[in-house]
This record gives sequence, C-alpha cells and structure tokens, in this order.
Amino acid sequence: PEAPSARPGSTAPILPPCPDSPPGLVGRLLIEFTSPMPLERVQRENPGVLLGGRYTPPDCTPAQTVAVIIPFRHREHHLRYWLHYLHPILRRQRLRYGIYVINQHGEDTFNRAKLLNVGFLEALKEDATYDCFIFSDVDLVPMDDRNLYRCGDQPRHFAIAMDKFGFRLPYSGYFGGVSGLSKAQFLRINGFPNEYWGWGGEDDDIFNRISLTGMKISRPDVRIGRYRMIKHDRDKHNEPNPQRFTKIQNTKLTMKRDGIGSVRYQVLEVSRQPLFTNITVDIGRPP
Ligand code: UD2
Ligand code: MN
Repeated sequence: PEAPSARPGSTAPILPPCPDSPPGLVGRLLIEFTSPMPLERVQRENPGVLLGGRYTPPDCTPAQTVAVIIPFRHREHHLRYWLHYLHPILRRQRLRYGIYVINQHGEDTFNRAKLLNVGFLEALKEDATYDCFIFSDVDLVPMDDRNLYRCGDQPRHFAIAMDKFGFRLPYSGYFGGVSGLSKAQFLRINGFPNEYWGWGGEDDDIFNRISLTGMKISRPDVRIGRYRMIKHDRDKHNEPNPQRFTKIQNTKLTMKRDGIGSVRYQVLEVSRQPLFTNITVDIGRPP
C-alpha cells in the first residue's frame, strides 16, 4: 500500500503541523551590539534562508505565513544586527516567513506608520498567503525566543519590556516597537494612519484604532517580552511631530478616511537580497 506520508502523485512527504510550542527554543538570549556584524557573516550563518529573506520549516507545516515589516531609512548597521539575531530565532520558532524592509526614498520627513501600510500591501502582492503581519523597528531585538512572532485572536504587542524603559511597559496603552496583527485584524482597523509625519504618536493612534474596534491587546509574560534597543540618537528628518498630541485625540474621526484604504505611494525598486526583500518607496511629504 501507498505510504501514508505521501501525497498521491507526489514524492513530497506530508509534513505534520508545526507544534504550538516549538521544541528547539533556548529561552533567554545574550544580545549585544558591540562586535561589528558583516552581512557576509550573517549570510553564511543562515544558509536555509531563501532569496528575499524567505523561510519555510523543513520538518513541519506552520499554521500561519508571517510577513515581518521593517520601516527603514539609513539604518544599515542596525539592520545587520537585526538580521543576525532574528533569522535564527524565527527559524527556531518554526515560522514560515518573509522579511520586508520598507525603505523611505529621499530626505523628506520620515513616516513610520505609512511605511508599515506600504509593507502590508507590497508583501501581499508578493505572496497572497500572508495572513500574519509583524511590524518591527529595525533596532529592536528580543532577548527571549519564547516570544513567538505569531498572530493570535487579538492584536499582539511583543516589545513590552525594553531595556530603555527599565524592562517595563512605559504606560498601559503603549503599543510601540514590535506589534503583530492578522490580516483580518489589520483590515478591521483600516490599517495604520498615513498622516503622522515625524517622530511619535502613530503607535498611540494604532492603539486607539484597536480599542475603538472593540479588540483587546494581547501581550507576553513580562519575563519573556524583554528587548534590547540598539542605542541611537534621533535621526535627521524625524523630528518629534508637534501635532501628535491633538491628532491622537481624533482617531475615532480620522481612522475611517485615513488608513490602508487611502494610502498613496510609488514603489521605486523591489530588490530581493539574500536575507531580506528591500522595497524602496516614495511616500511623498507632509502637506
Ligand atoms: C519609538 C518606538 C517606535 C515608534 C517611535 C515613534 C520604541 C522602542 N519604539 O522609537 O515604535 O513608535 O518611537 O515614531 O519605543 N527609522 C529609520 N530611519 C529613520 C527614522 C526611523 O529606519 O531615519 C525607523 C527604524 O526602524 C526605527 C523606527 O523607525 O527603529 C523608529 O524610530 P526611532 O528608533 O528613531 O524612534 P524610537 O526609538 O524613539
Ligand atoms: Mn529606536
């Protein structure tokens, strides 16, 4: 009789579902940003990662396909550390994933949330099976691989205990750093705001969108959701946005017209690198 592990007409074995708790995790990790991190070394250490930063576990079938979206401009040295630490973690977590670096073209004011909207749409254009989106700053590395980069039945906040905040949540409505929403959750809040130019407020607007649609934020245990942020000064052209305090008062009104349904941009280049996909995009400038 035909072996039960073979699909009819195929020699590829049917892999069992990936376990809820991946067996190869190591727990607490040592994270440091002192020794230089050449990209060639990171490539050598991650031979299983396919062009564009795609990975599929060889031994099991994951329940989700995860797109990791990174807002980016002029942070190459941070990206090298991020790739060095995150690829092995995500692999141990038995995720099927792809890494998308959304690079803002030009030197106009930075817009993190709009870049994340672009990442959502562009990742789906590349692979319509993405059903979970993890949005991560380029400078944040988890200190524990039990912090699973997956989506659940509520939006997830991963970066809850950062070194720069003394390993505590800075305030109860904090949703910055690293977060995850399923495709359905993201569409339910009309994605992220496009109108926060410069530093700050966009994460609070996203928090408001989630609360206003009746969802609840899910978080890991505080002993597991620990992060290191690579120390940095404020970038040029990402000055604190003075409008942020009034804007976050108005999410209820603005979220209907401003979001994934209204984002306008122009993709200038898609380039599949060995460890990530780079998408350079013109997102315009503040009015
Ligand atoms: C905090 C939040 C962040 C966001 C931001 C306000 C933490 C750890 N993170 O970050 O999620 O809410 O405040 O907007 O509290 N970036 C570039 N190039 C630039 C500017 C920004 O790549 O020129 C990207 C990069 O991925 C960076 C992220 O945007 O990590 C956030 O910017 P930041 O790191 O300067 O701001 P920070 O650390 O205060
Ligand atoms: Mn930062």
